[in-house]
Amino acid sequence: MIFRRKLIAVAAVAAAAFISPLVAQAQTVLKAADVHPTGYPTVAATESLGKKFEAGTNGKYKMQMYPNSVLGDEKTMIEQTQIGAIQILRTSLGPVGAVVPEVNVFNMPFVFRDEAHMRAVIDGPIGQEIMDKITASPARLVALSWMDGGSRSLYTKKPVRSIADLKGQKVRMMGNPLFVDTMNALGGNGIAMGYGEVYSALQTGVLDGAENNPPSMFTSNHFTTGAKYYTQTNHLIIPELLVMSKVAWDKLTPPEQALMKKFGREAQMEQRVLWDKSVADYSAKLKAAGVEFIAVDQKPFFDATAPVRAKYGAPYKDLMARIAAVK
Ligand code: GTR
Repeated sequence: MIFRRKLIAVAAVAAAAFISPLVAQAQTVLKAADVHPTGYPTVAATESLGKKFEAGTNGKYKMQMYPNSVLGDEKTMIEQTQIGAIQILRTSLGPVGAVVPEVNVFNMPFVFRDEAHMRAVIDGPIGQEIMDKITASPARLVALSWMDGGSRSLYTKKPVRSIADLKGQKVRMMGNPLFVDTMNALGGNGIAMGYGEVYSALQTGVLDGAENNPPSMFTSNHFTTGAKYYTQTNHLIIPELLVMSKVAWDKLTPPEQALMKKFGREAQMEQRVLWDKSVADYSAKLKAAGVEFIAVDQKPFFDATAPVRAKYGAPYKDLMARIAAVK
């Protein structure tokens, strides 16, 4: 009996020794990337998707997260994802507009009434349509789901209490001509720049300000450069996007692709809960650090950007009308 047990134990060790290197070899690592640090809602929700996908494929895949822009700025990471060097990317839709122009309808200033409107649109058929356009485009990106980036507002070293105060201020915008046009239409001087360069540009005076949501303004430390006036223009409500490289996608079996989509959608909903909490938390932290939140009348900002919506929205008039009709 003892002998048999021993034999089984020896056999199990031998089997493990034989199998484990094979298992280790067979496990494919999916590189996932984000500009934000560990703990940020987008990073946490993407990691959660990775864990579920690993479990759902019995360990065939494992996700390795590269947060904090370690793989470059979003423009670079988009390119890396297109060629298959990054497999999963969470990015703002902003720079995606430079490679898939059809998504720019979501990138336009004041295209959404508020965040609830944006969520209703991305959760519904229009959100799916825009994802389908990304996937069908020649960009070699497969759209998995949306995430929340809240509303972007201005932060500057000199307070902006009305649109006139913005005149001539050099404000960093994301890399997409639409955003530079938006800032210029507001009277500022829009400067396109990668997220990771903004901190030193603010410090050295290359920039007078930038624009983002409170969690990004805090975690990027931009508020420590003297840009401590946060003017609540809410001029851009841009959804975030989770994409997979088409190169990696094509290697998944159809059931694995279905799992990836399912967990992507779940990540969308998980991130939203984390997001709401983080906007409240980081707004409080910014205020505690001496940032002044300035409430402004948004109407002059809306009116001034009408030419931008007219220019970039011209090919998408019907779509814009459908977005406006979403309750
Ligand atoms: C953040 C967004 C990032 C990145 C960044 C930026 O709000 O989550 O994806 O786009 O803004 O301004 O570059």
